[in-house]
Amino acid sequence: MIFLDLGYQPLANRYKSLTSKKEKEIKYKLLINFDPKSKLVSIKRKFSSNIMFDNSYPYRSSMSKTMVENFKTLALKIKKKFNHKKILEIGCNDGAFLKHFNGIAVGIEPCGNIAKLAKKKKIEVISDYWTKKLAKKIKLKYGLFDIIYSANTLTHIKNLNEVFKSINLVLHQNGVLIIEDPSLLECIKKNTYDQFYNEHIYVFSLLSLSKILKKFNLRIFKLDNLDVHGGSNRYYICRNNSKIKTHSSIKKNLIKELKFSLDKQKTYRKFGSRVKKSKKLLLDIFEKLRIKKSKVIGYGASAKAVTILNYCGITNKHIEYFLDITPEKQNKILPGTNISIKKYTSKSLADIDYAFLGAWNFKNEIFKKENKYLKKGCKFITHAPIPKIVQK
Ligand code: JHZ
Repeated sequence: MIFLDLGYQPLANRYKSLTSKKEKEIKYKLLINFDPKSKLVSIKRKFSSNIMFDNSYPYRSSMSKTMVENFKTLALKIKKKFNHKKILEIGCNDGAFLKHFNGIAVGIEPCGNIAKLAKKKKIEVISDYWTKKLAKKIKLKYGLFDIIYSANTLTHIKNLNEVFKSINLVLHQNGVLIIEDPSLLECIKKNTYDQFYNEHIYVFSLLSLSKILKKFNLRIFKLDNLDVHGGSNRYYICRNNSKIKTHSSIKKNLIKELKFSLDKQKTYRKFGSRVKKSKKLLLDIFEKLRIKKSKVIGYGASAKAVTILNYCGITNKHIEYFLDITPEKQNKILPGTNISIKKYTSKSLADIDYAFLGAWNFKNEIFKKENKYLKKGCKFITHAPIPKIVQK
């Protein structure tokens, strides 16, 4: 059942250059589907990995303190809790997690430019897509792994059968697979429709992921609810016949999802209408500020912001430019828009009236950093859970 139409969208991480404005952009219709049988939420048009992830990928995990801290805390936890010998990370990005490990720690990162950053941290990185062919090669070279970790990656690969078959090839019989991704429940609750874009092919819930894993004789034995990326779930997974006991967090989260009717079509239909209202409210805010001639910019040129700007029809009439700390995004144009991205400096907010939170998921980190300007009267605009102007 298609429950949301986010209109024609560009590929989210394809920032255009400022100079060649004639660059051709792929546009596709972003439709979101709920499958009542599998309970899986996915986008209808599923792009292959090689179209989205290449040698000019602009996203770096280490750009926020929150994520750096998140990966460090997990690394310490793994070292303490699991007596592991070998660890594999699928989608290691710039090595923010793996840099905490010595010994056999291998990262898979298909984006060559980002893999290079991880290699600079002395991490062993294979720059390739996660496929069965690669899993077989890895098994030959390293044998089996007792920990496999993957954050914000497996949901980006369209063929989930191949994803989990490949994992089964390299996961030790007593091994643990840890997956971390935005939680569907939090996305629906907080109205964060911007979690949907070409890279987020699937948004998992405990309900849907458990069903998928069953087919591969895998079982979720524990779940941590995390604050990162607007509310994420960290799933701990073992083989079905493992001696590991299922933790109480599984029942707790299952009840939470069912109480919220995450298994029912009506929940998604209602979400679809809330998103339409959200678009109107956000545009109203921008229109009022445009008429008032306020100085409005964007803060954090995230992939998620691309969905919002293109869905709501926000242009450089509403947002003069975006600020971002990522070198790969600076002096570029946000996909599908005419809004440019400037380099962030600690004085960037000096003359700004309003900043739209493209990186709303890092609100706490950003508010801490910009406390001085908040006190001086600079305000932020956020779209979730309802579009509003915020100062706290
Ligand atoms: P952020 C990406 O999504 C893509 P995005 C991907 N599909 C995914 O799943 C998630 O990451 C994990 C900037 N920023 O992390 C940095 C500042 O400028 O929400 C980023 O460009 N100043 C793999 O792009 C952007 O904001 C700051 O102080 O939606 C945030 O992007 C901070 C904290 C961030 O992910």
